Amino acid sequence: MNKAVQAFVGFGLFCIGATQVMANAPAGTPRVTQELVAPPFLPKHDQVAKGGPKVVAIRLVVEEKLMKADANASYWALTFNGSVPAPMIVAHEGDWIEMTLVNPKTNTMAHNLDFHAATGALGGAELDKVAPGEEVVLTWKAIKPGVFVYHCAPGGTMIPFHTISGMNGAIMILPRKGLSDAKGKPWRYDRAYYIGEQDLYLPKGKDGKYKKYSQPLEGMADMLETAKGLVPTHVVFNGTAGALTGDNALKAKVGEKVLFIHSQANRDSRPHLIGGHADLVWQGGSFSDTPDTGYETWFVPGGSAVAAGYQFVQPGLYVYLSHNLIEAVLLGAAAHMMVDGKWDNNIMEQSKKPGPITSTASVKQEVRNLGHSLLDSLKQTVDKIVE
Ligand SMILES: [Cu+2]
Repeated sequence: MNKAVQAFVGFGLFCIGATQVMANAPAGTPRVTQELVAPPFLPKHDQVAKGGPKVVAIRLVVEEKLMKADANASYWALTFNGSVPAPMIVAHEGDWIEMTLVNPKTNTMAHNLDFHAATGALGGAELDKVAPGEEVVLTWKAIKPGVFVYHCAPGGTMIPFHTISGMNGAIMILPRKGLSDAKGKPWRYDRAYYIGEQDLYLPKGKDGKYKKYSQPLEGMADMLETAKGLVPTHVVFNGTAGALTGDNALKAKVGEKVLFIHSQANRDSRPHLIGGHADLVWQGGSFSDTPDTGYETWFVPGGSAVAAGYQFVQPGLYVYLSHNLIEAVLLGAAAHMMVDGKWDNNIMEQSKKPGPITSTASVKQEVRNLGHSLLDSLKQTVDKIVE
């Protein structure tokens, strides 16, 4: 009896999915289980693929839970594995992703998953919808390298409702040889962070306070009405304003190369690292293309993830934000980055501490400038009289 049949006999209906896996990945394809972790971290992975293509098995469990948007507002987050955004998945081009999607019966709604990285059947959404109390297995081949969004898309108004309630994440499909820089040379990161940006549209009552609901569906009509105005009440990283600041700041050391993956499932964003840059930007998240170099701010079109690489050369506090500063400062789209290392005065120095103005040279220059502008206007007046 072959393994697929053994599995079928041994585990009943659940293993129909496993039988299908055996069918679409060639016999003998190695199968590895990837332990997913909560963002901003990535699961353990190889940057350069070892051996041939494999089946990467992941498990996503739907959890509908109350989360804080900030100190004054909470929302019913619809999540995969309990986090907003959902966990980053990492595989290589040519691998198969075998996803088990579980919707425990304690939940209130049907959920599914549209992988932008996958090809066919609405990104899998047509094949992986599960009601509370059900689970499903979907297997697809990663034929496009890059970083991509995945999100819940159960149909109709449920699509925006689930997506703006946090039900989205990202997957990175690395080229088998790993990433390359703009000159085609191998570019290996020392750390990688996943920043999931979430726009929230939380309804307020007549008293001006955010409304509270006993379960997600109760607030759906209000939330969609608020969302139709296209003005979010919150734009946050990792589900909550301040989730990646202070003690939760991202960390790195001078000299390290850091890969930032930024996803926005619903609207545009413009990541910027205050005090740093993006050495490399893979536009649109595509690893099929040569990365652009030297960006101050880069662009994430709504419904996509984008990767950017930077090698830190100076220590201290950096702020990673969406450079719509209203969204960053007033709505929550900001993270801190603490970098350890030795300060390089050659790159930046406070040449003089702030203090009273003492320089007479600057006053003299201002008088000179004033004299020049008076002479100019006098000359123009004389010219007009002569004409
Ligand atoms: Cu959903």
